[in-house]
Amino acid sequence: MHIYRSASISSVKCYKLLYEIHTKFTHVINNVRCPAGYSLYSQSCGRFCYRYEANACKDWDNARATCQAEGGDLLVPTECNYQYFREQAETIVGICDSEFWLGAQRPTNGADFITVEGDTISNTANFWKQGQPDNTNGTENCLEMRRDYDLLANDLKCSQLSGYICQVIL
Ligand SMILES: [Ca+2]
Repeated sequence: MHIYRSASISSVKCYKLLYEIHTKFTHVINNVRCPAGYSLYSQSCGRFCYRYEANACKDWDNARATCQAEGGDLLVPTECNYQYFREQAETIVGICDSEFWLGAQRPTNGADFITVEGDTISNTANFWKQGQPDNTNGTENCLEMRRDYDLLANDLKCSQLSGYICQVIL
């Protein structure tokens, strides 16, 4: 009985050790170390960490500053990755969850949206809600994902308080 019990404890310790080694190796091999609160995006169109914020509603500038303080930026939408984040957003509930800021702005006097990485977003990109961007009153210079618009993209006044999606490049 003593031998059995002793062997049993030893096996548990052994499995724990193996699990720790496996976990550490997995991190090293995949280089996956998302900051706390972030999830891993790993698809054909990229590999980075992201998080949704649906309870701290901020204007575009402050949302971006928050993401930057966490080592990243607002999520840059692409025709390739948008659908993934649109589907994820369906499950995100919070006090400001009707809209999420994304990482693109229309420069003053500019016609097209430019991402925080400097790339141009076509006004015919596949993630815009039909009829958007419409730049109502000439004041809608920030890009958002809008629940009212089936979580498709919309241009909106940058001073609007919204949720947001941060992205941290690995
Ligand atoms: Ca609009």
